[in-house]
Formats: sequence, structure tokens, C-alpha cells
Amino acid sequence: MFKKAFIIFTLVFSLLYISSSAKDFADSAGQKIRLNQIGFYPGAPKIAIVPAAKRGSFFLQTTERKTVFKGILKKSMKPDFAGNYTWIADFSAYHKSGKYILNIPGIGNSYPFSISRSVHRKIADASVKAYYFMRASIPLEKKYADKWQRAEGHPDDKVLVHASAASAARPEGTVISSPRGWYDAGDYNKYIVNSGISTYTLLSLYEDFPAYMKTVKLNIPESGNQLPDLLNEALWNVRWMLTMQDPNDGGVYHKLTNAAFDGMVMPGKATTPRYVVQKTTAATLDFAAVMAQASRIYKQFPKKLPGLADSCLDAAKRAWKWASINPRIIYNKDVIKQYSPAITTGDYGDKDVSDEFIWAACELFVTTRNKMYIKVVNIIPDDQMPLPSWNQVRLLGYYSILRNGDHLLNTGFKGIPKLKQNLLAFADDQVKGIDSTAYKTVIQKSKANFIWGSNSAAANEGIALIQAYRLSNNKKYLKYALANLDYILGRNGTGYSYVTGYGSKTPMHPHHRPSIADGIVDPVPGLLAGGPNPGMQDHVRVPSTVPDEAYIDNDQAYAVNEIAINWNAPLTYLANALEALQLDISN
Ligand code: G3I
Ligand code: 9MR
Repeated sequence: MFKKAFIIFTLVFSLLYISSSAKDFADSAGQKIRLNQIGFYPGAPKIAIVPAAKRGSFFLQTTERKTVFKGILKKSMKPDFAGNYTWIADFSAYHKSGKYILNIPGIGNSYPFSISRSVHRKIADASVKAYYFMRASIPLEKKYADKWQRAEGHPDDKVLVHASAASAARPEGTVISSPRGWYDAGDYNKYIVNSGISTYTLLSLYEDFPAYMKTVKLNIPESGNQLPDLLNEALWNVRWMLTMQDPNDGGVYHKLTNAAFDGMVMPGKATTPRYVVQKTTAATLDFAAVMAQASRIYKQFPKKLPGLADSCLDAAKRAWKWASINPRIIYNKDVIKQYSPAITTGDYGDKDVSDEFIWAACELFVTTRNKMYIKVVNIIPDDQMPLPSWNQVRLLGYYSILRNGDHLLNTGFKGIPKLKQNLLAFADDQVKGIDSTAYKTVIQKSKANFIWGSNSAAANEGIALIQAYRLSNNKKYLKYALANLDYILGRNGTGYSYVTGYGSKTPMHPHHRPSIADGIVDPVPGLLAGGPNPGMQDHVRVPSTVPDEAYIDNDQAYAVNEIAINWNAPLTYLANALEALQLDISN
């Protein structure tokens, strides 16, 4: 009797042991084979990178382990940032739809992935829906938010004018109403500068791909109201931004914030006083740019949104005027700290506003066709095309001019050929030499990309390449834009797919207060982690300081694992644009 029980015990124990170690093996092998964990379009390039491989074969197999394609691993021509060569499995020649794994003898099996049409559709949708989850001033109901339902946070209907923002018409302590908008990131504050590039990027996705974006349905409260859901979602933030303009002079508050960062609580539990802080030139110009753009887009829906386009344009013009009179009011955190209460939340303090002037001038010019805006600002001071980020917005204006070139024909503006030439030169420079690199992605070409929010650089490079494709019809740009999406979804130095909920190995502990505080194991889905950054400004040690490996899935690690609206927006653009253009990407 005892013996029998012992045998059963040993059997069960060893079965458990075998199955768990088999799982570990699959997991660690999956981690060693770096590929887009979602999958590939049938006709598009399909690449996996295997850092630790040796010369040999690789096998593409169905999930039933039937080999459908065999190839030879090729050694990369150049090493990665750590100095190691990688091995490349290229199965682009295989086109059949299905669910597969990659088997590499001596290493194991990759995570399963798909080859199919519309392979990125779900993640593309989720990257927009993520903004719904970031909404302030509204409860997230179960029918839209599923298990991430939550109570309303921050009504923001009684916001105090901070001492730094006091004026004769609105002295310190004046109460204003400034509801709606998206939380910036892992924190619950709302910042105009960062809202600027984020909202612009979502609106430009609609400007470039209106037909496709009309098919994207998000199951949000406004769904079915005749406005495309992307525009419904963007409007949640546009309406908030409008409240941030002082009606008395046109200046725009830099941010709406608590005095200090909240604890790790749900938004409904974060109830400390909220302030609007100092009007700044950067915020006012970013606001002007977005409102000019919003005006021309929402104008297409006059029945649904009567008057909105005019209000936006009027707000943009008044903001422009304020910035012209106040061209150098720069947010300085050390000055703001001296007021009472001291404000210690995010800065978005940009000392150089020349690019903000260019962006606002471009948007106002595109919307109004009035050349006055580009006469007072030299919009093409040189041939540079700096990659967009919250503090570098020049290219955003150029994109707008280029995508609206036809509409500007009779204005007499002569700069379009030059801008086109410069943008294509920039794109050519980005893709030059990529095929010989260790991961064959644009982002990994330069160590300098790996700063706070590096994943957004990957996505913003993808946008630049898609603009280049739209201007040239040259498919090579699309191929490299897709390579950066592959990077974000797993073909990278860590083996993470950096979007919560999408991929086999994804961030489970983002620095995002609701994901930390809600008691739900899975983080809020569709959010892009900041990504590798060896800076360790959060004092959390990363396992490696090699630029593209400096990442940890830790909720304290805000310098690598926070999420933010300005990082998600270019992902949203890239994933949706590639879905819209999927049939154009072929070998
Ligand atoms: O521009 C320099 C670059 O020239 C230099 O090579 C590089 C080397 O470290 O640093 C670059 O500056 C960085 C700067 O961002 C510009 O991107 C700083 O190191 C870096 O500390 C700074 O990080 C910003 C961070 O706030 C701290 O201020 C992030 O960009 C910005 O995204 C982040 O934003 C926060 C908000 O303040 C609050 N809400 C969350 C949000 C996301 O973390
Ligand atoms: O949660 C904050 C995050 O949104 C910011 O990006 C980050 C840097 O400004 O700061 C985080 O807040 C931390 C604060 O700076 C220091 N105390 C701990 C806070 C939570 O980690």
C-alpha cells in the first residue's frame, strides 16, 4: 500500500518536474530566438535573429511540428552593441498563412507566431484603445474596459490657478474647470507639451489613412456616433486642451497637475488639489499647432461637430498671437519649485522653442493658406530633419506641409521640393547599411537612440519612413518601417515584445499606476513600455548596460518601463499605417 502510494507520488512528481522544465526550456528558447512575436504578412520580409546560435540550419514548422521550410542561418556582417555577431534566419520566401514556430537545433523552438493578412490588426486597434484606458474624468465601464473597468478619476472641474500662472484676470487660487484629457503616462498629470505631439500623431494617422481609419472600431462610449473612433478618442484630449487656454489673453498653461506625484493608487483615490501651472511659449505653440490641425480635420464633420473647427482655429490663432508677444517663456523646474506649493511633477521643459515656432507656423499655414505665418518664421532654416520627440517637433510641421502639398499649390509657397528632397535624404540615411547590422532594424543602428523612451524612437523612425514611402512610392522604406515594428514586437536585444498584452513575453509590471494598483494580474493592454535606456535615472539596476539590452520589467523602473501617450502614439501610427499598406509590402 505504502509502496504503491510512493510510486504514484514519484510518478506525479516527475511528470510535474518534466512538464515544468519543458516549459522552462520552451520559454528560454523562445527568449533566445528574437522575432516579431505576433507574426508576419504573407508577402513581407520574415526575419528572426538568434544571438547565441552556431552555423547550421533552421526549420519553419507548423505548431504540429511539420517542417514547411528549411534554411541556413547566416552570420551578421556586423556585431551588435555588445560586440557579438548574431545569426539570421530569413524565411521571407515562405508565404503561406498559418500558425508556426521556428525550430533551431541546439537552441529550441521560438514562441508561436502567425503568418497572415492583417496580422497586426489586433495590436493596431489595441494601441488606439489604450487611450481610452488613459482617460481622466470618466469611469471606465465594464462593457468597454472589461476587467480593467474602474471608477472615474480626476473630474478636474475645480482646478486652482497656481501662483506661477496668476494674472490680473485670473489671480492665484482662481478656480477653473479643465476636465477630460488623457493621463500623461504612469502618472496622473496632464501636460500640454506632451499632449501636443501625441494628439498630432493620432490626428495625422487619420489625415494620412482616412479610409482605413474609418474601419477601426474601438468599442468606446462614443462608438457608432458617425465620427471615426480614432477621432472620437482624439477629441477627448482636444476638448481638454481647449480648456487650458486662458480666454483672457490666449496663453496656454504648461500643465495641469498635483503638486507632487501621487502614490501607487487608482485614479479615483488620488484626490489631492490640482493646479494649472505657468503659461509657457512651448505649450502655447504646441497647442496652436494641434488646434490648427484639429480644425482642418474636424471640419470634415460639420453636422456632428457644429462650430468645433472654427473654435479650434480661433484658439490656434489666439495662441499664436500670445506666443509672438511672449516668445521665450521657458518652463524652469527650479523656478517653479520656489512657489508655494512647490510643483515637482514632470517638466517637459524645453529650452529651445525654435522648432515649436516652425511647427505652429506650418500647421497654421496649411490650415489657413495664409503665408503670413511662414513669412514671420523661417520654416526651413537648414536641411536638417530631426526625429520627432516631445521636445523636437519641427518635422511634424514638415509632414503636414508635405501631406497637404496639393492643397497648398496656389499659395505660391516654393519650399515643397526642398522639403521632399530633405525628407527622402533623411530616410535614405536611416536605412543605409541596415542590412549588414546584427538585428537589421533602423533603431539599432545608433546607440544614441537608447535614451528614456527609446521605443518611441523606433516608432517615430517608422513614421518618417512611411512618409518617405508616401512621397516616393519606393517600397524599400516600408520594408524598413516594418523592421522597426518587428523590433518593438520582439526582434530586439532583450526578447521582449514591448506592448502590454501582445506577444508571448511582454511587460507585466509597467510603471503605470492603474496597472499597479488595480489588483488585476494583467496590465492594462496596448501600452508601449519606454524601452531600453542605460541611464538608470530611476536608480533601478538594469541587467545590462548595453544600450539595446538595458531594460527590466519592474514597476519601479520608470526610466525603462513606464508607458506614455507620446510613446504610444507613434506605435499607433506605425501599426495602423502598416495594416493600411500591408498589400504594398512585398519582397
Ligand atoms: O536630449 C539629451 C540627449 O542629447 C542626450 O544624449 C541624452 C543622454 O542621456 O539625454 C537626452 O536628454 C534626456 C531628455 O529626456 C530628452 O529626451 C534626459 O536624459 C532624460 O532624463 C529626459 O527624460 C525625460 C523624463 O521625463 C525626465 O524629465 C523623458 O524624455 C520624458 O519622456 C519623461 O516624461 C515623463 C514626465 O516628465 C512625467 N510623466 C511621465 C513621463 C514619462 O516618463
Ligand atoms: O511616477 C513618476 C513618473 O511618471 C515619472 O516619469 C518619474 C520621473 O519624473 O517619476 C515618477 O515618480 C517617482 C518620483 O519621481 C520619485 N518618487 C517615486 C515616484 C514613483 O516612482
